[in-house]
Amino acid sequence: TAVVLAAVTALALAATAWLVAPAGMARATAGLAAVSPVEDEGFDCPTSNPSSPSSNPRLPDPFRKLDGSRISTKSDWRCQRAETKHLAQRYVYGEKPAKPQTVSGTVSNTAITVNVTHNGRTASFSASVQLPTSGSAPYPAVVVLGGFGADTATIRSAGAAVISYDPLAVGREGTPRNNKQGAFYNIYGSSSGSGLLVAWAWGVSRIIDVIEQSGGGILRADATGVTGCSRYGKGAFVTGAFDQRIALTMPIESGSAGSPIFRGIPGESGAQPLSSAYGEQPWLGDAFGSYTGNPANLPIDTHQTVAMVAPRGLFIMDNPHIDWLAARSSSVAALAGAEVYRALGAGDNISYWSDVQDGTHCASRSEWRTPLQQHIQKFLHKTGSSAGVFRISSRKAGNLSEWRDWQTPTLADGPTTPPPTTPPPTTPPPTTPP
Ligand code: MCU
Repeated sequence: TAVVLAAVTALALAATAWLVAPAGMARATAGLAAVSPVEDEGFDCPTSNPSSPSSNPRLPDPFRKLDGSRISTKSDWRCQRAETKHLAQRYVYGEKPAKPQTVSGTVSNTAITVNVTHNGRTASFSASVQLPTSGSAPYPAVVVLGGFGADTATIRSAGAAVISYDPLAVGREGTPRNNKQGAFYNIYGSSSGSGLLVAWAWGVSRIIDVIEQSGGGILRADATGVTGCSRYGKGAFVTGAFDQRIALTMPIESGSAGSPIFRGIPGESGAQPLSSAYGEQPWLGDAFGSYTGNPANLPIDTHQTVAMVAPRGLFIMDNPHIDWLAARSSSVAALAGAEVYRALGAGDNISYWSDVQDGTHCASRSEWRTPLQQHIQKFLHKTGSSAGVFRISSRKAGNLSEWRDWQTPTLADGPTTPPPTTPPPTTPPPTTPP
């Protein structure tokens, strides 16, 4: 009976969490940024695959379901996002498995340790912590992927801790696709089709699991941001898209395989080609290999990865001085993704900024200091109310109307989706490659 009781209690706790913070859009319509208590709110939504492959040179309609109908209410977004996530995993990034069977670890003023066990396999990694230079515990925190390009001094002075996370410990670079290495692949296998970006994202999710379980004395689990520059900007983007507990996502100069629309890259002069981004490192999932020469055949594009972050805080930063970084295609992703934010009543929660002077890749930039502070204030301290801002450099300004043949619907407020009756599974249904 003790086991039964424990199970019943766990179910009751899960149900309570849902009641206290009901699913997505009810909160978005209240003007909030709708951080979820769970990594994947739509885990219970049905998913399917496109019936017949069809080519579309323009951006897929993010509001259209695979059954051909369009969503009509804000609460429909919960399962539309789940369908989007399914396609993003299947065609672009590879699967991000749900929380492993056991995650344990510690949080101190200087470090976070993570230990994972799943199906008899184990892996461990750690990250360092630097507390903020203002405020008092428990603190919000920003996970910084990689060791460069993020303005950690501004993050700390704005009252958020910096968690320095080395993604390469979780998904190593320099390996062939059939022999991937790092903590993620120790658990899920070196021949996993999931790319490094998903592996890195999985590592951040496990850090958040540990913060959640730590008792909340030092770091708050409901006020996590993520950032990184260049390849780690790609990682920050995917991390924020795939964990709805993340309140603020801030990719910097992410380039091909990051925020730029895949469909835009072949026509953007000097942009890193898709075949190069796919081949340089196994950042994207193996399945993307079928699409490097024909992104129009993808049933999805990165404006939908942007939309997966909605209605949570998103601040995309780009450098328009280096053609390789595909800032024009990135601006289109932001503009198109912002249409989903707008439809959800959260248009102020997305910002895009490429109007910067210094052409150096991953430079420290004075232009981003104030908006960075404002984003931390609004989405991590949850006190500020600054509006979203689009500052697109005229050097690399994309034109959304060239890229879409759909219009943004007015989504009715609709009924709040009833909370799921079972807690999220620890192991998701398998996604098979196309
Ligand atoms: C923009 O991110 C990458 C880019 O995709 C690569 O081609 C280049 O080698 O490195 C960039 C980067 O991560 O720079 C630090």
